Amino acid sequence: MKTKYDKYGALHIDRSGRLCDRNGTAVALHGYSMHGIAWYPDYINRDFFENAKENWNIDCIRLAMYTAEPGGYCVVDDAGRAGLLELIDKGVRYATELGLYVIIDWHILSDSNPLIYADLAEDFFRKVSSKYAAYGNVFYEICNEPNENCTWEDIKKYAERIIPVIRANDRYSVIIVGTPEWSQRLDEVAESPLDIDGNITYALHFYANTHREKLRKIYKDAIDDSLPVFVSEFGTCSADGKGEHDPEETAKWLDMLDENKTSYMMWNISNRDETSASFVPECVNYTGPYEEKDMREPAAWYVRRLTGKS
Ligand code: IDC
Repeated sequence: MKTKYDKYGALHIDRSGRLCDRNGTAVALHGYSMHGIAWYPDYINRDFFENAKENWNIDCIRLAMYTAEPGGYCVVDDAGRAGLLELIDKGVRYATELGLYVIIDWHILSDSNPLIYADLAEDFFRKVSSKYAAYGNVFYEICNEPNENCTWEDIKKYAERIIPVIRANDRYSVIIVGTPEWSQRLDEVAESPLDIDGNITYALHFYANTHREKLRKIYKDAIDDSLPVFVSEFGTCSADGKGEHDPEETAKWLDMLDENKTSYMMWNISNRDETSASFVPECVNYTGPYEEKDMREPAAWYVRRLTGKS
């Protein structure tokens, strides 16, 4: 099956904030975020990626690598870090072989301010950007969700340190920058966007059973301001990844994102016992294909939507 990557190739952010191909055609990517790769490495296999592409119509996979949670990049030893880099390498390789886009996500969460582990981040992004510089399908997400005591000024300081490290190796890839308050405050970004690089986009994350009109207004204002926006994570449930699946509110979000050609990735590929997980706990199939009974309703709903069956 021909993929968006086969068709559009390397993408960039244009002057009006849209993700575009080299001819200026706006392109929106739709995909799934893996759960923490340290916890669910079994899904990083070629068959899984191929099934997601063929049966779910997914054109992008996000490789979420926690930094501070147990098993995270900044809290394990050198051997652990080598193992995580190896997993990322597999993920990037399978995505590339299959013509998928892939996001390397520095998944900060309990380490609420990316400046905390900026030294390790710098070293990590130097390594991955030198490896994947020539690929054209790789996105770098430099800080998943800054939160609590982290200001937009802190994030800017961090981004101004990490982006040049990536650019020294890779001049063209799109870089996704997290935003304050768990990647929601595009309004703060719009007041003072980064001015060191044109090829960046800003993360907006929503969980439809928690974040509704108020956040959609922030999104719409950002789009009207031509701020580049990329939904690198969303859920159909509550912000803790649990709670009720809310298809009506999620559809409002996705319709709006579709209208504006904004990309989105759903959270999460795993069989963890939580609403946002793609598979029920009893499903220990790590390659697919999957049947309806393997899938939780949010994932089944999303796949129906992506494949035009809803
Ligand atoms: C959640 C996972 C859950 C895990 C928890 C802490 O779903 O299994 O125990 O993290 O590591 C986010 C974060 C994402 C969260 C998710 C749901 O980016 O890491 O995953 N969420 O809480 N932002 C908003 C929601």
